[in-house]
Amino acid sequence: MERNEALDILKPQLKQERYDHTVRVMETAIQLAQTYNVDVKKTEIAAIFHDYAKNRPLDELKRWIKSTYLPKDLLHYHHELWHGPVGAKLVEKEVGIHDREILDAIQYHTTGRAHMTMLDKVIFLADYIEPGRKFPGLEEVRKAAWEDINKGCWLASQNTVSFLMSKSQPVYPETFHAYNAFTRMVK
Ligand code: DGI
Ligand code: FE
Ligand code: FE
Ligand code: FE
Repeated sequence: MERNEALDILKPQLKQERYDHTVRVMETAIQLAQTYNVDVKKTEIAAIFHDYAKNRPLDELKRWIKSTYLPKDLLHYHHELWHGPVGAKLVEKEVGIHDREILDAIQYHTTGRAHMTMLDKVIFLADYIEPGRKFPGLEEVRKAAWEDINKGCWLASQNTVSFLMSKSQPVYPETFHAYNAFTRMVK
């Protein structure tokens, strides 16, 4: 699928602000893909559709989790974690993308997972560092991202875990799995 066709399909799904974020994620992800020799066309499509379900009503996201083969424990965690897994299902059903690598990168873009593929890492990190983001510690992550993708992902997941703990929020197991895996990799 060509970029403009994909963007035309995505556009009516999202509010303008979220669409603009997606275009920045796409540009950042392609640069990361070129830096680390990841398939640029797959990266482009995964980035364009990573937040496909972001503006769906929460009760619809909840219904999809209950009625499809997705981890039910998601329902016991923050609803912010639902749009990736449901997005992967909807991109398959509604857009007709069946590439497992692309669908996995969409599914795990918020939490990460234990054994992330290079495409998973590119989408996870691009979503975190795109130029519109403002998080504490972001400049260090941005710098690391272009030198060592595992270090970039490690810092990003560490920041997320620290942030959630500082707010006394639960941390989804996959988020910890990702953080632990990157901690071992960068040692
Ligand atoms: O959809 P985006 O806003 O572009 O970004 P995203 O899909 O990475 O979502 C980021 C949000 O998800 C951010 O507010 C932190 C939150 N998050 C990530 N991992 C966890 C989490 N929230 C909880 N409660 N638990 C997690 O493990
Ligand atoms: Fe997201
Ligand atoms: Fe995003
Ligand atoms: Fe797990």
